[in-house]
Amino acid sequence: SAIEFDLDAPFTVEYHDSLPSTNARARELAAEGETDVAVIANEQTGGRGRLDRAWRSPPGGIWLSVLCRPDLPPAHAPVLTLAAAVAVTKTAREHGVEAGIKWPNDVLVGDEETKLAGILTEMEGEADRVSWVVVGIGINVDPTGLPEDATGLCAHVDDIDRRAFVQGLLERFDALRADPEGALAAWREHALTLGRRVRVTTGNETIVGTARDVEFPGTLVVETDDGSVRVHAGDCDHLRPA
Ligand code: BT5
Repeated sequence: SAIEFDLDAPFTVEYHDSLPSTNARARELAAEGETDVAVIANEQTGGRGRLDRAWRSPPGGIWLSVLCRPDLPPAHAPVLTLAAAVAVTKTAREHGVEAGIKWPNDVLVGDEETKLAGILTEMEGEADRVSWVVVGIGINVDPTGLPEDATGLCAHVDDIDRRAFVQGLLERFDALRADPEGALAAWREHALTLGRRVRVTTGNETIVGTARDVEFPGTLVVETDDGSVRVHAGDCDHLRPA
């Protein structure tokens, strides 16, 4: 079931049948001084989500990490996560899957808002400039055996050409990473979260309110009873209208 990734992509592609984690491999390449590499695996045996959560990565999925060295301060790197979410969403739509984005980085499908894809961005750098960024993108293809609130491309369309999907995804990500303001505007356009009642959990507090906007580089503005709160990172739940 391995696929050839003979891509005409703006990144050097390194393909593996199986890896513990494409993010871990991309970090190794970063330590070796590489850049603009896309690491792709057919299967991950130790895939990771945010906060070291496990990410189920069975064979046949799209498990991908992009290593790059953008001219950005670390504080602005979240815009690359938004860019990746936009790239996944646009590519999914082009392939007939009506996806949308939940802040900050989940790509969801349908009224049940099941999770099609997640993104994990890691980086290293100085105060004024990142040394490297690894943007890890996991896209479910076959939904069999995934958590109940997950979905896969094959649940929505009959045939998925993973090579074409990855090609489109990398081209879009390449264009968006060079245009942070455009990425932010496109994120707003594809967002499911804006205008919704949300519960956002950050390290030490929970905020409930209405999501009003996303500001550069990816800050969520939540209108609460007491005024506006700006959230830089956290877990977000969409609440059903009361
Ligand atoms: C994410 O974390 O959504 C980021 C996932 C990033 C995965 C990619 S795959 C390529 C690269 N290499 C890696 O090792 N990682 C990246 P988070 O928002 O924390 O969501 C994690 C939670 O989603 C878990 O705690 C589970 O509840 C759930 N989950 C696990 N596997 C899933 C899957 N395949 N599909 C949907 N949900 C899943």
